[in-house]
Amino acid sequence: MPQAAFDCVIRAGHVATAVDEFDADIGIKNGAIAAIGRDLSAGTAEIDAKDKLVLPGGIDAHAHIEQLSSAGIVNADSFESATASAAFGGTTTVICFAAQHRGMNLMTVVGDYMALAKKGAVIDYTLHMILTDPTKLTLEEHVPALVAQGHSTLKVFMTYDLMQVGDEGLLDVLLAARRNTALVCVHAENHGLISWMGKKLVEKGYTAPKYHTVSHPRGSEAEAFTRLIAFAEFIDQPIMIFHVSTAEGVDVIRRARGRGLKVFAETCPQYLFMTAKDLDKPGLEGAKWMCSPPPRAETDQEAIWQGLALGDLQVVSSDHAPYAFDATGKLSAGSNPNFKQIANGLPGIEARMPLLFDAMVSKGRLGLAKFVELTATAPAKIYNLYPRKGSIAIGADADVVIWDPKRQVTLADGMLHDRAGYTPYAGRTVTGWPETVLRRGEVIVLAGKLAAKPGSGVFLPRAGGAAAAPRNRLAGDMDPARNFGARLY
Ligand code: DUC
Ligand code: ZN
Ligand code: ZN
Repeated sequence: MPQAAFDCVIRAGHVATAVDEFDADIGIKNGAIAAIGRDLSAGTAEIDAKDKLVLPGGIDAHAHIEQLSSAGIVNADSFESATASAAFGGTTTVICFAAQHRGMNLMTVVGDYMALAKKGAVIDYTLHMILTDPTKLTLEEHVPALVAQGHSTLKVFMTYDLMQVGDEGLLDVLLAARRNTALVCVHAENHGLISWMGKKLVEKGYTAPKYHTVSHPRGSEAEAFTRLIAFAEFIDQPIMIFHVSTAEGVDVIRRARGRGLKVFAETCPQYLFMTAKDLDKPGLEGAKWMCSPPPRAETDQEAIWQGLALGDLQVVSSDHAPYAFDATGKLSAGSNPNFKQIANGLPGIEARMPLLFDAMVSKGRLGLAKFVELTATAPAKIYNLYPRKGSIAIGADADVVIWDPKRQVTLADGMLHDRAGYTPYAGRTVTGWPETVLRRGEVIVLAGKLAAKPGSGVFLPRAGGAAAAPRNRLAGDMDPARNFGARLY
């Protein structure tokens, strides 16, 4: 018998990329897309995609998996459960974190998370390295060694008592990133404002989860963005601003990009589909909706959609950070915690793509191509995974999701596959669902069942790429031609 030209053909679907849509068959060979056309010859396996949408697998560029928090608790998910949940939601690549805490050796930290991912991941993965202890050893020896191994994003916090690096630490990290062509991702909120408000509210007895939203004043975001952008411009270093939540934050980013700065920005479903009012629940229930920054108002949602439409924000990630509503997670400080003692974070790795598909494709906001761009192509490009990941193109990994655009699903606690045990979107009905998921040509989700072994996801080493490359516009004080010859890089 002659050998089939393809290992698998996805036949007669409606294919979409970030720029085009067309009816086509997709031929897959050795895990990659080998042909896109009409009436392709038979594959060893055939998948009928008639009346279905055939889209690139999602890339979730911000997920906390099996991560130790500064309070000493670990997210509810293992790599196995989080990446299985991602796959069920149409995501085939995840960027998660290797989290250094103060006093920890970054090389050891990255090695530990790599081992966990290698053992458990069912989708492909790559890491952001969280730096909370930017010592000389970390910045001058470990960061260069790790960037050379393919870990090319650094993440820092401007708030959280035990995580924030302070202004000087931030400048040190930006400089180290520039030297190594790494992108710097930042959790940017004003630490003093949040810390002061938190203490004031608790002192006066406002301890319920809803006061968490009040303790992160909206202005803390725009202030931190402004300071961060000033520092990044001063060092001439590209940045990614994580989880934008306010209209004022979007404005700051728009102005910076308007001046040509390499400022990238992300938002998350919680800032598009939730508001602060979601935390206003009896007792401690509101803790299930607690994340930082907190969800804001409808006007912020509109401003963020507009930011996405105009390209000021390029990526929508989940910021998946699941904690069960029990003593292992949200209630780890006892049964009567104040909001400052409750872990921040929401499950979202599985709901991200269906929620966005429903809003953007089914309800028509920004459309199919933009959905593909925000959830797959743009993160692939910014994080230098493109063209291997992020599109339907010849030569790309065959990470393909077949969506039923008509299927309606009502989200409910316990129906998703992460281990939080609840979804903040319970009761919401979405139209459109990822039915069949292929990762490097292998069917890993079919008919509601997972068909991938733990550890079958692979590490994706990345250099910094175009997004991380500096503009080479030196600030006067950093430029030896203008600072009396001082060489500071
Ligand atoms: N905020 C973060 O900064 N990280 C994880 C979860 C959250 O809510
Ligand atoms: Zn954050
Ligand atoms: Zn996060």
